[in-house]
Amino acid sequence: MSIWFTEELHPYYRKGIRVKKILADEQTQYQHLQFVEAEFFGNAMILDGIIQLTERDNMGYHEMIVHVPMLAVENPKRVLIVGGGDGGSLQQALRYESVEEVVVCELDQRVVDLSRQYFAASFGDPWLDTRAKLLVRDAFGYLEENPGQFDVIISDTTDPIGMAERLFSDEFQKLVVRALAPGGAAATQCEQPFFDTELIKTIYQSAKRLTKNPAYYYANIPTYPGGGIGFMYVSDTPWENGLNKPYPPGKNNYINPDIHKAAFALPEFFRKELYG
Ligand code: SPD
Repeated sequence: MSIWFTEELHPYYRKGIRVKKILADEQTQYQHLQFVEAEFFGNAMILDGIIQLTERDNMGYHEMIVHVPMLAVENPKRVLIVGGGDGGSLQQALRYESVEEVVVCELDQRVVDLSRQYFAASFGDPWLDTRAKLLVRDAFGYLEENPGQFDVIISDTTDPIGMAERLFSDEFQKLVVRALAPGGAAATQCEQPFFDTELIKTIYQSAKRLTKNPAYYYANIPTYPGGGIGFMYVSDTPWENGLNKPYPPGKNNYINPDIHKAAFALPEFFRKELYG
């Protein structure tokens, strides 16, 4: 079998991957969850018709969303991942020997279960690490209950559609910043400079009101719209504190010192939009 899976996140733009085999296809309590085996990209998870990750190119996403805030903070001990049930961010956060606990607040248990099955070759099974703690619940309430608790918070979410829309709100950012320990840092999935300029500006302005040193950075991921995705770094601690720090044990496939620095360089049209 060979079919094309075509994604249309934006009404004016489509992209496709060739699928060899459908591995799972179910409606969970929350969403349409699919796992496919794709040509070139390996196994991929698709939620409500949108590609979330593939084995071949997820490293740009997970290494950048995790290591940029983790390296900026001194000896991060407690980490919260909002979403992230696929385990990719968890795997990266657990590489740090200073980390004592990683809480993953994921709404959909099926995302965790099927990811353990279909991404085992890429992520191993990070859930077996005794420092990993899964909470199958909505992150809003958990953030409200835990002010000042986390050195690093990673918002590893889907796109701002349906129930995920509020994870891109001012209210959510306030809760994230409130849940950070002094000196802590957050990174949030923050979409695509060409397609989502206004959303990113709104999030940056909110981050700027809440913290001293927010900044936007970008990673190349061919299976996302426009070939990549950005992140908002949200903290009083400058992201530059993470430059020249040793990487945690284990292999990097995307981040290196040059990429870390260059990720914060923005194309001129977007730099002007965001920073004026
Ligand atoms: N447009 C797709 C954005 C997907 C972001 N979430 C990816 C989750 C990977 N852990």
